[in-house]
Amino acid sequence: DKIVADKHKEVALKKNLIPIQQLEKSVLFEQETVSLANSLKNSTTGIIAEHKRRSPSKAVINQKVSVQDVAKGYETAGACGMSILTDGKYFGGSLDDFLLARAAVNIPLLRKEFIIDEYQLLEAKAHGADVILLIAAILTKEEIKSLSQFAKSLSLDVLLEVHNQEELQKSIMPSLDMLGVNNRNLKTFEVSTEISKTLSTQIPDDFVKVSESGISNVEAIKDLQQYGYKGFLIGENFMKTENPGQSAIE
Ligand code: IGP
Repeated sequence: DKIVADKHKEVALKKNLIPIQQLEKSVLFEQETVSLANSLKNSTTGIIAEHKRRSPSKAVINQKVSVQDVAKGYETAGACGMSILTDGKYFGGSLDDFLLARAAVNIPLLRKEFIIDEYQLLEAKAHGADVILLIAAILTKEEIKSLSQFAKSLSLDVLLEVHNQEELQKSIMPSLDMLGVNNRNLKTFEVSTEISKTLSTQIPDDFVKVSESGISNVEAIKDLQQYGYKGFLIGENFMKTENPGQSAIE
């Protein structure tokens, strides 16, 4: 709730600083996007590797590596896509990080942000994003609908994140491409892949299923694949090492 309030303030400030017309004029805004959902469908591994410097649950993860090196490493390792935290206050990220990664690689890039306003979607597009995240825990059904439809109108893929059955039930709608189950409880920070397994049967087959957080070995991935998961969002396990790209190969 604190984060959502922060985001509303942040967006209000930015709207004054960088008007929508200016975002729409950026070169990247016109660039064609690449679908992460399609990449995941055609992949055998389905790794979405994340750049995350720090987090509320873990404090510092990695402040040393450069985002370009991480991006190139992930791409070379064969990641299907990359997720980049753009929140500064809680995760130490920025849209500048996003631009640096965009300049370094061609794989689909996900803007990892607490999206509460269409402005942030235009911003994502203007910085070369292919995919955006929507978090069911902080949005109403109507907000999920309008934000996802707006994202689709910008040719962005939509990954909708849930953590329980209630969030999943309110979220199922045709304007989403991927349904992500966050194994981390955002309130208690507890992590368990059991939640992905439990919710898997309730996700209709037309959505690409993604399991997020707390995945640290190949066995966990193989296990989740049995439950229909095609995508695996992995951050900390790679970022905590000196060479995140190399870790993604191993
Ligand atoms: C990655 P992990 O445990 O591999 O570092 O998790 C990713 O799932 C996590 O960073 C995340 C997240 C979020 C962060 C999932 N949903 C929403 C911020 C906001």
